[in-house]
Amino acid sequence: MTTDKNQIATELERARARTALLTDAVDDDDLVQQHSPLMSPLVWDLAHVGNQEELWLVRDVGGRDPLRQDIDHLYDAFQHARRDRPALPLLDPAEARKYVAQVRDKALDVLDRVRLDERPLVTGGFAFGMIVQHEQQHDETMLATHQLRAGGPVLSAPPPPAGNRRVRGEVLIPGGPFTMGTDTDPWALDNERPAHVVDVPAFLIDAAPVTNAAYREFIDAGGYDNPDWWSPRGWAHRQEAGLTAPMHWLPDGFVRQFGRIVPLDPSAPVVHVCFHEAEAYAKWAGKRLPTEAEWEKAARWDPETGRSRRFPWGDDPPGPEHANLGQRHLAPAPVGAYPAGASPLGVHQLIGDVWEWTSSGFHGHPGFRVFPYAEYSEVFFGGDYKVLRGGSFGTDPAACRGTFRNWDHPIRRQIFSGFRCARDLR
Ligand code: AVJ
Ligand code: FE
Repeated sequence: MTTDKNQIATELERARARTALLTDAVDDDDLVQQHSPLMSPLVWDLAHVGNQEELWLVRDVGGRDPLRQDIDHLYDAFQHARRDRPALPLLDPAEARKYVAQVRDKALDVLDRVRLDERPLVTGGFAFGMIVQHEQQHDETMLATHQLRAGGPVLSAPPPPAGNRRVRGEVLIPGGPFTMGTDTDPWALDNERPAHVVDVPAFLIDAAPVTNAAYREFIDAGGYDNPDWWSPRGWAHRQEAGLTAPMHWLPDGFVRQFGRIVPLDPSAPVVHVCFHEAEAYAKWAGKRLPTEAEWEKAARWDPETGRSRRFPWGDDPPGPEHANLGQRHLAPAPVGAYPAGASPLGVHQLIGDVWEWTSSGFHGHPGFRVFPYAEYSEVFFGGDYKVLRGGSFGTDPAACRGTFRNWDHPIRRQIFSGFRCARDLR
């Protein structure tokens, strides 16, 4: 993204302002509580963000002495499952805030003194970019925790911009090779690399994500009661979990959004569905989910030059006119709200609004190399994960681009997950 130290400091500051917003919005009791066994207490995310920053920027890049080596194990995500974290002797809210501030002071001092061409870890500001993205990713996770907490609203934001009914139907993506992944984006994470050519046969992709109204038709047609639409595994999960609608939907067309009960917007993308629900809807609609390569080709391939771009609209960073990102709004925007963010072929809202499930499992790109640590991506390759693309309204622009890859278990839906469909050309 940038090798400019002032810009790096600004990005670190922006991430911290968001963390503060999410953790100052509730009182201390609320911070240490667990709102769902799927999530950490917010105070764990807070200190974990500081601990990762200490490990990478203060100790590794800076070569400085540890501030709190004694707490490393508490904030190692691999040592304790989320459901077990509330019982740990965690830093209390005041200690956690003090800790992250102390780490940040040292990290900024390291940034001041480091040479950004010294070694691969810092080239292009990578380690700093990794830590910015890590904090923003946890901020999105904390936003999902906010969506799960009981009680009244504590977050607010203006509603997203209005939609445009004319965005509908499918777009033909011509067959042929395109470049997937990147070698040149300085802040791209290891799983986005390297750039490699993939031949993608022609296919059709929905011009927009599947809306609440379209998903409602699936429900009204008995979609949740007909095993024909579901994979065997999906049906077993639907039965066991008692799924009947997306998470947070209420009777009579209402939905719970961050402590407010509001009418569902029929023209906004459906959110809080799991992979199995997305797959069942697609089959019912006579379609399928796109593969990850199809999604990325639709998002990045420029038919005029044959080049792959950073975003559907080009290489410019996302502005408010392009996409619903960065928690500027607390809901997905209606379809057609971002004409300036469409791809050259007319595919809308690939970036922002909702993470989009793909049919692909999570694997390394051909030629993948761990960088800088196996626990970010590699240990998840080949596991029970499906890839999601494009980012949501809760994803910061710093952690979102056409190559960015997210992944989760196919049953998860507390994340801001939706989908669009694709179809073979026949
Ligand atoms: C890429 C969103 C799946 O939250 O588990 C945060 C990001 N990695 N800390 C996650 C991450 C380490 C990761 N996801
Ligand atoms: Fe983390």
